[in-house]
Amino acid sequence: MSSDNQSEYFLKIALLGDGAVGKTSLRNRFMGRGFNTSHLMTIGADFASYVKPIDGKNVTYQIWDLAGQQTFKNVRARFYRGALGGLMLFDITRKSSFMNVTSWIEEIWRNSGRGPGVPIILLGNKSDLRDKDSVSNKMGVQYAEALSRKTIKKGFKIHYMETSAKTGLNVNEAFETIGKQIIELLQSGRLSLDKK
Ligand code: G3D
Ligand code: MG
Repeated sequence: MSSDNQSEYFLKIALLGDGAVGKTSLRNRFMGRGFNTSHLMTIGADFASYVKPIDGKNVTYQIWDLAGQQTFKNVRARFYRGALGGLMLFDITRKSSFMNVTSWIEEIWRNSGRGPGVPIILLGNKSDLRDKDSVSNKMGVQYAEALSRKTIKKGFKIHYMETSAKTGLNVNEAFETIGKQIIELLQSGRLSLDKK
């Protein structure tokens, strides 16, 4: 690229997960807006762009966010179309949000038009609130391993990380990991931009 401020990659990344698992908080934390306990619920679907270098290349993250409780069906097609990756969040203190992970992943794989070729990272958020009833790290790791059996043929594994939008734990790492994974898949031709 000739111009310094031009991005070499535009990565559309969808935030997935039940309402209140921390999607908007995670995005705000990544974008340097800190942790806000009083922000308004996201209305429908929206996206925010954020430029961050990965291995010396300018990468524009287009982070799509959805209000889980909204009239999801109406925005679904637009939300997933062209998504190159997903950050799949659940709340470690709420098992039901962990149980719903499968249906979210099926949603993105079905609606993005790329099947299990869309890389996803599984994130157990609110790790700062861990107690004895929480979804354990081991359960997260095992689930990611089970999912990886479906994606390994497409050339990638699904990673599991525990995050906290409150303390910032692993927030940058989560975005960097998915960014690197997508770029590797694009460079090797296993993920293409034209499939919508
Ligand atoms: P959503 O976008 O997935 O619907 P939000 O979720 O980002 O709106 O977060 C829902 C609530 O969880 C918010 O609390 C937010 O502050 C809180 N939250 C998000 N991430 C974390 C985290 O990592 N740790 C803790 N302790 N809380 C978190 P309120 O009270 O504003 O509803
Ligand atoms: Mg939200």
